[in-house]
Amino acid sequence: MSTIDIGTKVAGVSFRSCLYNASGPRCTTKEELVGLGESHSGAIMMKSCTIEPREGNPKPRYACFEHCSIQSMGLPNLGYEEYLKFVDELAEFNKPVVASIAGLSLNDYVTMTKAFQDSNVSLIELNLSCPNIEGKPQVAYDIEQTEATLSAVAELGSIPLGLKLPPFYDRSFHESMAELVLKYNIRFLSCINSIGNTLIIDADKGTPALRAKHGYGGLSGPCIKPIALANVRIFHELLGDNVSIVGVGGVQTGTDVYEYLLAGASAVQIGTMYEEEGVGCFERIENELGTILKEKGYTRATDAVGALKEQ
Ligand code: RRO
Repeated sequence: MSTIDIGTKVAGVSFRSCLYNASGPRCTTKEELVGLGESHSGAIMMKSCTIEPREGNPKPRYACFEHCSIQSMGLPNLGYEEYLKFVDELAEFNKPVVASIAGLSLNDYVTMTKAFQDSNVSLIELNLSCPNIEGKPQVAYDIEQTEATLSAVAELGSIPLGLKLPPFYDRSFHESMAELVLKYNIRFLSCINSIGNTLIIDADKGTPALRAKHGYGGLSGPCIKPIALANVRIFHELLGDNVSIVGVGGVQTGTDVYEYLLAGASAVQIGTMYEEEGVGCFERIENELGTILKEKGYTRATDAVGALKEQ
């Protein structure tokens, strides 16, 4: 056991561990969420939900390779009312329960935010970046639609709101988003969602790896880490300590987590690695993080947040 404190706070909420699951893999059913409660995950993050239950896109809809995974899940979930029923039981694990909301319209965001504001969840993540729904562009790439959504949900309750953002590649987008974050009192950002509309081709079969959306899907895993790290660092620079940044993308080891902390993340979510390794990844990576923090002379993970030096 390491003597290093790997706890953190996200939007003022305490986490025993700064590592938890990303919304997506293995967090859709009650059994999976209970499994996260029993695991070393620092929180229980739920699969993004919609108003109605959804089966999701046709299979195959997930494929994993050495340096990346690609999926087009299409928001399979039980519907928000079912998740509301689980919240009290999940809260008994004494770790934060985080709702993830993916509206298919502005009204959906309002309905679901209201409902979770009236529940025992600790945080609410508004997913503004699902890339896999045919005919539904990613909200966060449209600054006006983002503002309309935030203004409609900002004052529906006191549970802190955060945004799951897609990757941005130009600082002007980070700056516009940061302005809205401050204007609407958004308390945390999860950066980044998968890189949308990518294509992997199976040369043997002469087809895309995935069936849905003509094979276009969200790219995740180690190959997206440099993009995610840059998004974390830029938002941390723009927003300082007032808004917690949560890093997501390609975390496989304790060293990856350390890099996210240096870039300015207060916590880190694990997606592809959790899908591939199961709940054991949280304890393994937690131990690896303890080791590297100790090697670097830290006693607390939070002391490494934003500690990246210039070359
Ligand atoms: O379910 C999905 O297809 C999905 C979602 Br909601 C998301 O936010 N990001 C992603 O890569 N897949």
